[in-house]
This record gives sequence, structure tokens and C-alpha cells, in this order.
Amino acid sequence: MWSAAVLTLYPEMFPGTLGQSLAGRALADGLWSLDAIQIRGFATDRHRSVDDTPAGGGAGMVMRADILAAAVDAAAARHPGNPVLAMTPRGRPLTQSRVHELAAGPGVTILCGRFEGMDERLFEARAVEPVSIGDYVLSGGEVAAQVVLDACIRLIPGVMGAASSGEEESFEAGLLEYPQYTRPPLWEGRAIPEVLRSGDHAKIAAWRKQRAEDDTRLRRPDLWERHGGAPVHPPSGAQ
Ligand code: 6GU
Repeated sequence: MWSAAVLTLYPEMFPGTLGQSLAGRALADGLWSLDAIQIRGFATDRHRSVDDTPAGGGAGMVMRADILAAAVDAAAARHPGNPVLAMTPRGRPLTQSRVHELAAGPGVTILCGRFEGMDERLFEARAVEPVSIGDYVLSGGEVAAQVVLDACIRLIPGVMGAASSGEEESFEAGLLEYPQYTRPPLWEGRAIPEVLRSGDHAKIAAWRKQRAEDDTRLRRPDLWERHGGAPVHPPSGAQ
């Protein structure tokens, strides 16, 4: 069974959103397991402290390397073979290709940061991969860990059933997905594009490819250029 281990100061935040819907059903069906581990359980002093003031000064508190390493080592013993990720806005951005790799493996162990960060020596002393979910700052890694797990769990065999198994979705082709429509055919004076009601499957596929490309160029010029599209020039006068 694919195993998710989460190291956190807030184990009661799990399964959280992962207890519902697709992931929740898969958890109940035994397609994946969840082990939420309290980091504070690895504290060594009588106040059970896990953090301390930042070297060099500054605001906030830093999670201690010795406590985090003990927690990571315990999780590795319980979940051998799992890659260990640490959720931090200083990490490499999560990609769909990394999600595929994680979903294909034995599972994942995720360390959730709180406070101002984690002592950098943890990353030197243990095989821990720093991962970010985007260019904004969360109050802690727990929500980010749920994002990573959700993305992986839907790819575990048997979780999605017939629903496409994700193959022609956003990012799988390196482009945004084409737009979708459903009934009613006319809503607030707006019709579904005629081609989608034509029954001509070749024309529909061509229209969807065009829209995927146009929308990617417009909304995600970074993805478009990585996909090999011609560079997008910002409109003159754009800020
Ligand atoms: Cl992984 N953690 C936190 N705290 N903030 C983030 C993030 C992670 N990814 C983006 N912002």
C-alpha cells in the first residue's frame, strides 16, 4: 500500500481535506495509508521545545536540526524507501513530473515547517528534498503537504477509476487543459461553442488543441515557452 507519513506539530490537521472525496474514499478502501507523526515527540528537554531563536538575530523562531533529524530518522524506519520532502517556500517548485515519480514509488514522507524555517544543517545531514508549492507564503507546511498528497493520491492505480486517469489533463501535455462546457446549451445568452455540438471528433480535437495553445500563451507564457512555443511579447505599455 502507498504510504504517506507526515511529520508535523499539528497531526490533528490530517487527514483534513484528504479524508473527503476521492482521497478519502481511497484511504477508506486501503489504497493508501496515513501516518501523522508529532514532531514534539522527539523533543529532549522537559519543556518539549522544538524551536529556538535564529542565529544572527531576526524575527521568529527556527525549528531545531537535532529534533527534526530524530523525527526524520524515526519516520524513515517506519516507512523505508519513502523519499523525504520538506515543505518550505525556499524549496524547488513541485511539478507534475515529480508527482508522477512520487506516486509510482512506495510512498512519501513529508516534513512540515512552521515558524521562520528549519535549521539549514538538516538538509546537509539528511536526504531531505526542499519543496515549495508556489510563490507565496503559507503560515505552515501542513496545507502544502496536503496539496502534494492530493496530487499523488489521484495517480495511485485504482483511485480514479474510469475518469481518464489524468492522461490528457493540464500539464500532462505541457499545456493548460482546454475549456469545458456542459448543459444547458444556452445560459444567460451564451451558447456552447458550435463545434462541440457538431459530432465531428476530428474538428473537436483540433479546436481543443488550438484553445489549449491560445490559453497557455495568454495565461502562462512561462509554460508556453518551455513547451517550445514562440516567445510571448508583453503588449507595449503593459506593466
Ligand atoms: Cl511548502 N510552505 C510554506 N510555509 N509556504 C509555502 C510553501 C510551503 N510553498 C509555498 N509557500
